[in-house]
Amino acid sequence: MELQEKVAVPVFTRVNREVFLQQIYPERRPAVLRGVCLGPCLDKWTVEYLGQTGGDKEVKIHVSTVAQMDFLHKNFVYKTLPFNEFVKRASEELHSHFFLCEDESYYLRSLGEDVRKEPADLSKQFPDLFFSSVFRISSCGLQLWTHYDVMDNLLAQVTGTKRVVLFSPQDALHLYLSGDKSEVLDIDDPDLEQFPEFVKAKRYECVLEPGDLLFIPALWFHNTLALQFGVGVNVFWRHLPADSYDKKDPYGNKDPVAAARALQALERALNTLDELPADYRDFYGRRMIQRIQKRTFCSSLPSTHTEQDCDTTLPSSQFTKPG
Ligand SMILES: O=C(O)CCC(=O)C(=O)O
Repeated sequence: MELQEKVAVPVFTRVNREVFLQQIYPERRPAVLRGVCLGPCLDKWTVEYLGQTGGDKEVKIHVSTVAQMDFLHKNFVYKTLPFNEFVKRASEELHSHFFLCEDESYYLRSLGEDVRKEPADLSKQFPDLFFSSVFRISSCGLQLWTHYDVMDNLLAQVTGTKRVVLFSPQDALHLYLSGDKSEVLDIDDPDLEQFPEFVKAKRYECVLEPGDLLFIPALWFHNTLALQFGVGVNVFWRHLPADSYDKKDPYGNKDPVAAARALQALERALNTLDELPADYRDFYGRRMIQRIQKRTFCSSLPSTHTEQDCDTTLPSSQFTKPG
């Protein structure tokens, strides 16, 4: 049986702004940045402190009877709780007050004031806590489905540990996508009869410790598993020209405008092919695939299927790489 290739995400220490921007960022590969000064939040953000400082402002959360959340089949419900009550519940294993069952799991991905239009911004919604973007607060064991975002992202793990598995955008065809999400929910024990191609996707993995930053380049798929109750903050930023992005995208996961238009045109082309019998659809479908491959696949992208993975162009004396 074919085995899935696994690689550790490289860990870099002593990274400052210049090193990140000049040497790590242009590689467009995930990287863990360890030991970057994140300030007093690392010690301060206890359940009590967050509860007191965040107060009883209402937040919309995901609640599930199982820890592995599945957006495609929606095995969770959205509920609203005061922020301090939510943090308390997410940090405990058994709850005296609950919605579905006493060991339910909680996840907060904070939102903007107008959830449909405005992106989350902690500097506005929780001004006393942090000047940044999205809260990620999860119960121990909570696993978030594999998805990509269209913006570059730094995920800061403030408290608790978290396993993150990533897949390259070049492995998109092996991930059984439905929109921006993978249908393969159980990435550790996938159903290979249903998803035989999944083993061809190379798995990049790291465990984030408190204080770690993970650079997740746009379009890289990621799946997170909270190994402990923990609080993270992530910051998305635009690196394409501003008008490339969908103006109404509070989550940072709507396809760029040109990609969305191309996908719509593809749907129209496929509907046109439906006018033909199956053998012609099959034939012209193959021709279209060939055309698309020839026109779009980029041979100059750094391959994610070579031995270079733990090899970086960075001066090795300055950095720590995984052993
Ligand atoms: O840390 C998490 O819970 C999810 C992180 C994530 O999906 C992201 O940073 O885009």
